[in-house]
Amino acid sequence: MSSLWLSSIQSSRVARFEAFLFPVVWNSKGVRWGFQQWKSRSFCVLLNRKTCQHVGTLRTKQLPLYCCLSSEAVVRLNTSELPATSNIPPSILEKTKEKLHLLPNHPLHILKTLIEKSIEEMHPREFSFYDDLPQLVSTKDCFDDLLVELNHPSRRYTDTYYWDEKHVLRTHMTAHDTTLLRAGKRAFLLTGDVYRRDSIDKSHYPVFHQVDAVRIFDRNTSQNEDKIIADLKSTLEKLAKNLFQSDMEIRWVDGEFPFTYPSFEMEVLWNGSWLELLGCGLLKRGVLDAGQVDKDSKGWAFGLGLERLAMVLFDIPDIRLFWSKDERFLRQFRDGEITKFKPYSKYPSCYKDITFWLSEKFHENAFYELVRSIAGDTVEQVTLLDEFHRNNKTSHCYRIVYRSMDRSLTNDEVDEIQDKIREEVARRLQVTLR
Ligand code: FA5
Ligand code: MG
Repeated sequence: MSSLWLSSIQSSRVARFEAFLFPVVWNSKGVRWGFQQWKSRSFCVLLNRKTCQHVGTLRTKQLPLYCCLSSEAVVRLNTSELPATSNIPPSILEKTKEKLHLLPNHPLHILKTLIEKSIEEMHPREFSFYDDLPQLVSTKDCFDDLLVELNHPSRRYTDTYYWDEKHVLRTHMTAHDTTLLRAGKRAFLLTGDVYRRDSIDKSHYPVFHQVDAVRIFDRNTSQNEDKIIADLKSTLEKLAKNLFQSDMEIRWVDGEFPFTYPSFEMEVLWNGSWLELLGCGLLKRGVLDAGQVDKDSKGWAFGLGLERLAMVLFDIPDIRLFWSKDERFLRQFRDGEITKFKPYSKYPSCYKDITFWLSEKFHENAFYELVRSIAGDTVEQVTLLDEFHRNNKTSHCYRIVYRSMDRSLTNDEVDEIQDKIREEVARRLQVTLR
């Protein structure tokens, strides 16, 4: 990195940022000059404010976009300490580094690439593709701009990972839509990891991946909403056809999202039951306004879950497998190909129960997360076995099923984890163990 560039950054007057991601300081005059110099070098560097040490590099492809992202949040995730009020456990913070959708030959990467290819074939040279946008977004990006009401469940601390009061780990990829619209983009497709505090089982994991897209139409087409809806549905039907490589039965059902109207969900018939693949609809005027899209234009948006799709297409039975480092899993897949997963022998499972009287502080998602933060990916499932009430008190009994995807767990090891969970649940959630 050139020392010229470094000194221009150091002397710039934007020191209130915890670190410098160049485009974040786009508005600062001195630094803007630096960007031009920099672009020709085609990489982008994160520096720690205090030490000016290099803490990360962004990929060239993403560079022009970052100058449009107003939030310093990008930088924080990479460089600063978690604020005391944050509810993000270290285990989740670690996951932000993995970016499974960028790993060659990983099922999520295979699907992402096939989806991008399909969209490009359907609408040549129209869409921009992004797959490395910052996971930490402002509550404005994630909720306000998308018309998510203040009392909507997705805003709760119990459901969402807050960095601080104004920043969250994105709960959906739609969080980037208005920023990109403001940057002048009119057709784009985004892939990335999203974060939700949730229960634990074979199909739920606090981190999963979504592909979101937006397409805005000019004023002539926008006069006819039916035409836009028809375009949305045919785009998605063709996409489904390309992915499933067969005449899958699909159906449209009405959906409900704060940011679209009308809204729809696409379901596919899979092994005899209907499975929800994605949500979509026409972007509401309020969202387009937040994106500074002119009054005469309208457009569609959709968001689909990659794991759900991958579990169906590749026959992957457990959502934790996507995070496995086991070669027996990773070796099975090749970029460009959808092939069926061949199960290898599972390691044995064991279970332990935990029973306690609830406290005011208790929330189920906090409990699941605490279990996950202590036991990591050795937990397969946590289920509420029993609930009963006595003298205005409520008791819960949970069964925790342990199984590693990668090795055999020893009894002592599981006992130790369970003891730790008991201890921490009592301490942090203030329940009374029984
Ligand atoms: C959304 O996240 C909306 N942002 C989607 C959208 C975008 C609608 C643009 C309209 C316009 P939802 O929470 O339903 O919606 O999630 C979208 C998809 O992500 C689901 O259809 C599902 O495939 C997947 N998904 C949701 N929750 C989970 C989960 N816990 N685990 C795995 N996949 C999930
Ligand atoms: Mg849904």
